[in-house]
Amino acid sequence: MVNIKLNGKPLQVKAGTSILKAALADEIKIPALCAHDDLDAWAACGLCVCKVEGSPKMVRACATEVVEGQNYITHDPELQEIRTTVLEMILANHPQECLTCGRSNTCELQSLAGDFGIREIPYEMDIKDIEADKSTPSIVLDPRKCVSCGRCALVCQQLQNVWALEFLERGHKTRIAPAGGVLLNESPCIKCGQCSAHCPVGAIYEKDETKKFLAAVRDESKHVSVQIAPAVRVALGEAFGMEPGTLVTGKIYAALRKLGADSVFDTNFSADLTIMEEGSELVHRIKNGGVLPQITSCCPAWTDYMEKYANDMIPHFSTAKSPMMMQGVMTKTYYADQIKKDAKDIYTVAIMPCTAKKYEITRDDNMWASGEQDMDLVLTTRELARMIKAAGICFDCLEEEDADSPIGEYSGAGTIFGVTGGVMEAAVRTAYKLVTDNELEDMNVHAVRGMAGVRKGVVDFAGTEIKVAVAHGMAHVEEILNEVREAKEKGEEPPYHFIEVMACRGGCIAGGGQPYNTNDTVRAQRVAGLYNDDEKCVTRRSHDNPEIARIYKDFLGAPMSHKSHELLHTKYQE
Ligand code: HC1
Ligand code: SF4
Repeated sequence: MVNIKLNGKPLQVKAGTSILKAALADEIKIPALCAHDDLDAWAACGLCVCKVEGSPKMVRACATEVVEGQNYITHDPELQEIRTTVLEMILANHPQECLTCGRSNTCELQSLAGDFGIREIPYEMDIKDIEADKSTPSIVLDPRKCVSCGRCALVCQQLQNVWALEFLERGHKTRIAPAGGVLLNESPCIKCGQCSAHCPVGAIYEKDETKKFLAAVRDESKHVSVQIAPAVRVALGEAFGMEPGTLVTGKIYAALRKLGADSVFDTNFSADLTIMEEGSELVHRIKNGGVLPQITSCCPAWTDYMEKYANDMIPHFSTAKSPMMMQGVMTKTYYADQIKKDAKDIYTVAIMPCTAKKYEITRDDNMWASGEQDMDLVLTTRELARMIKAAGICFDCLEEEDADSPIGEYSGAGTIFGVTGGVMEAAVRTAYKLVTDNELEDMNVHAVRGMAGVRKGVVDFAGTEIKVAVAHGMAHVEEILNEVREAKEKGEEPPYHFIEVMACRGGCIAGGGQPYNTNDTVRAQRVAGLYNDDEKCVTRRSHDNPEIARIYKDFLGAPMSHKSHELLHTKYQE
């Protein structure tokens, strides 16, 4: 531990702590636009300057580690003046479009300008004259609003190892853009949206498609059917002042009906369906000498990455569609039959924690299995929050409701899909039954839980060892893929039977479309929320979900049946 003083007050902090974090531990907030808990400090914005007593030099609090015995001045009139000047200079290069900006009310620059009482900008305004990049279905990059904090590039490089973004030009013209100045859809971008979740202003944001939803619910010829993803239920409450991890499933169903949805389903149901298919596929591969390891394919940023950078892994990909896509096709076939509607008269909407899901529905791989486009629209958690607010719905006051039947009930296995390791755990719970014909005694598969970027484990299937690995945050994936490649090259047994990959750190609970200010503390709260949901569920295994049993009996036949293959499976571009 190190003994320091903050503004004269003694404090003990861990060695290696930055001044910024030491101050936060003492409830002192030093302003910063570039610093973020997920990222290495790199002192770009200059707002966090502090004084060290006895030294003529000022230091950047984000990038300076505390030193034994020093007294740091974090706030005084001179520092306030310097920070005000820095802010005014940033604002002189920033469009004054707060009223129409996607980040209005959540913008970190707007809130600092408010806190510092900036009423006019004493410098000549100089706004970049560059058009917004709307080339992907997922995110919009508006370079005019970029404050050059660099968070997006660091996220893309450090957390995701994608390197789609870099700094272009110099001086006050500096801006973030895809390398080489190409459009995002021509760049290596995998649409994960982590840049949008970390951008402090409105320079990168999810493509807002709420108007499409509002038009659909006004169209009386359409039956609007909405599903909600596992991770949305433990994060949406944050937009209404609730603690991260607060489970608001029943309120979301109620809010969606108030917004005009004709039926409300749950992606957790189809996560159970995915497990039936993907678990059966795994068992089939193991028993019949198929390609191993099998790798999960429900994360669309990961499938995009794999097609671009890990094409050799395509035979390993599970052919089971993602739960979202399965829900879409089941809604436009099985459910359409039940309500006697034509698939073309049903409009399917998914509320997702993810911007890449907007891209997934535009993919060209069996996404029209119902004869129509299976999923019509994807909105992120942030977009849903805005629609609820705009509709004047008191989210807090809503009575909890249930999902519609027959494709709305879910097991605990379905809900943990939203957490890194959750798809694996859900698959193990069902594959164990398929392999041994017995039930797994302890349903909490601790070997695959936790937040380490890569986790490896062995699960005992009554004497048969099933080797598994989990990776989250794209920067961790290559480690596991390389093990698979090396074993292949040496002609050795595959190192794993099953691998789960999720593009975002923590899994979908920290997807690129989730409420802002996500860090590891928030991640842990959302993870706990989903594990609590799992524990509370009446059934905790996908194969115990009665609605799953019914859909196979009445409609699909059996997992991996001809009909399942037609509707629920896909292939990837080799
Ligand atoms: Fe996910 Fe999935 S878990 S991909 O992270 O397999 O987005 O929540 O909906 O489809 O179920 C996201 C979450 C989500 C799918 C499921
Ligand atoms: Fe990088 Fe993801 Fe942003 Fe694309 S969406 S630029 S991959 S962080």
